[in-house]
Amino acid sequence: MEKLDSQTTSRRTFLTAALAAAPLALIGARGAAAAVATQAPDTGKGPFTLPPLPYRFDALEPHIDARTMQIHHDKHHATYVKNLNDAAAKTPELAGKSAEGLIRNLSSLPEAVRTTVRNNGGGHVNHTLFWSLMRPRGGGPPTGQIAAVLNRDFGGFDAFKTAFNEAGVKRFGSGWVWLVRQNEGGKLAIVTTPNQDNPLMPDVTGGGYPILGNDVWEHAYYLKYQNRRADYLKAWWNTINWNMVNQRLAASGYTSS
Ligand code: MN3
Repeated sequence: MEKLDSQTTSRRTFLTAALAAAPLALIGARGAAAAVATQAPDTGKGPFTLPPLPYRFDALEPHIDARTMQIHHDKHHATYVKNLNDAAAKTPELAGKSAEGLIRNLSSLPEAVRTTVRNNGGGHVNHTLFWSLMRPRGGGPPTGQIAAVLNRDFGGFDAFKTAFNEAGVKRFGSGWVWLVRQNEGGKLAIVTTPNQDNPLMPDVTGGGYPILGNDVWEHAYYLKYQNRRADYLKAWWNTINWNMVNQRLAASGYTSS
């Protein structure tokens, strides 16, 4: 009994202290989550900006949970933008260039800033593209030109999905899985990249124009799927914005003749 009383006293002391110091701590989980959501993402000062998520955090439920989307966009993506802004403040060579322009021409940058731009410029470009490739009530069978192309070049949507998901599962550690129109030969291919590398970077093996890409970093799925990357990869197809995929297929210059 003495032990219980002691715990109760400690708890009261803690609550009193918490109430005095931070009333928000006592308003409950829903209120706390809302309080977090209203904080503007920290992107530092500079020319690079975080595009707003084009739908609500919970718009891709149940395939991708709201909490993952919030942290992924407001924290992870925001940090890539902030790091890029911090680099721009110290490196005049980054001024007036888009993130995509920077990652396409990494070798033209001072060596001291190349890795920072590779990782954070890559992170910014990759995530901006990633959000646009998904939509509420997305997924389903592919529509438009991409449907015909997947049939012809990959033996159909199901075979393509299987190959894409297998590549994503096999990417060791953190990285991305892509459908690209390759620079060499102009063919469509599934490739994976480590870290925040993007197929537009000139030294990426099998690189080219990214038409579709999925983030296989653990931060993209761990809260809901834990270690089950394969389950996340399968569920992700329910979020695809096929209109955007078709726009990127056209922009890649690929012709199916
Ligand atoms: Mn990510």
